[in-house]
Amino acid sequence: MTTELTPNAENDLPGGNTVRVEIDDNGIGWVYFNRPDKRNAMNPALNMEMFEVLDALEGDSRVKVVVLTGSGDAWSAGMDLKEYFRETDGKPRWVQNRVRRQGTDWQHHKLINYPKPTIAMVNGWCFGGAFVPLVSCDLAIADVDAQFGLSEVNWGVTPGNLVTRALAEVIPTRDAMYYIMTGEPFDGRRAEQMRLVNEAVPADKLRERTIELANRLSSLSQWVVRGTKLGFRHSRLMSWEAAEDFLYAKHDQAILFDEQARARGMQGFLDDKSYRPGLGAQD
Ligand code: ACO
Ligand code: V55
Repeated sequence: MTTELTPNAENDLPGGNTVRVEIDDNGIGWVYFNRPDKRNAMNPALNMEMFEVLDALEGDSRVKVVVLTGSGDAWSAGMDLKEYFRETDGKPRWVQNRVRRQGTDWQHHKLINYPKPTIAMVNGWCFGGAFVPLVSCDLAIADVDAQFGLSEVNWGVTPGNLVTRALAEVIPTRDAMYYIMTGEPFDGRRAEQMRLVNEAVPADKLRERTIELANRLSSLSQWVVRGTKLGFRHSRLMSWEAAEDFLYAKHDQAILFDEQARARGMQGFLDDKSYRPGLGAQD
């Protein structure tokens, strides 16, 4: 028996003005930062819409993998200096706090706990606040020529929100300190070198490589992939004892909700001798 991870297919596409969604036949939910004229800078409206979109795709059985990318020539130019900062400066403290929280709600909390695999496809500019959703996606593929930067110091602020914490999670201290303190931009190739992204590929291969990776993930048991990613994310913060218990709970949960995956896996190798698990999954 297999328990559906997400049984409720939504027929209407979520999204509105600042976020665009497409669901393709491969089970990829393409989510676009969609303010190309503003280089996809994140304003409060986009932050709220992103939360709703990700929430809807989480419960949409057509979607196996989410790809987060940008419309036009930017991934995201970070927080919107006008609408996110200047125009909320004069508002009451509680409004400012809510605006901040609505940012992290999706940029970190939603993505980091997301039950389906997520891939950041960095097609262009990626600055400041955009590093939070970048790091919170499970995997990242960038255009070699995409430009990245921790530009906060360049306009007179320290990196806010979870930017620095996110950076420390994935790249070495020397590189992190260098780029947050100098504000110097770097390209996709450099991002790959310091493991901010998995791979940097030429622009004309970006979509193809992302689809290939997404297809690989969606061909596997969703419960197994879910348990694997959440197991990694959460267990690294635990004691070894707690991690052992939690990781076995994830392991057994995947067997409970998708018992065929494991049974077929053993049968194909041990009985039918139809594939070698060391070299790839069975068809
Ligand atoms: N906030 C608000 N508006 C922005 C942002 C932003 N982060 N980024 C771009 N825009 C707007 C511009 O104001 C401009 O608007 P307008 O057409 O109404 O005048 C439009 O997008 C196009 O911007 P240009 O600068 O003309 O585009 P260009 O392609 O030449 O440069 C680049 C792109 C390099 C991304 C540049 O726009 C830029 O430096 N943006 C700011 C990047 C940044 O430092 N972001 C903040 C990081 S810190 C943080 O997130 C907290
Ligand atoms: C930044 C990002 C924020 C924020 C304040 O440094 C500063 C960037 C992602 O949200 O609220």
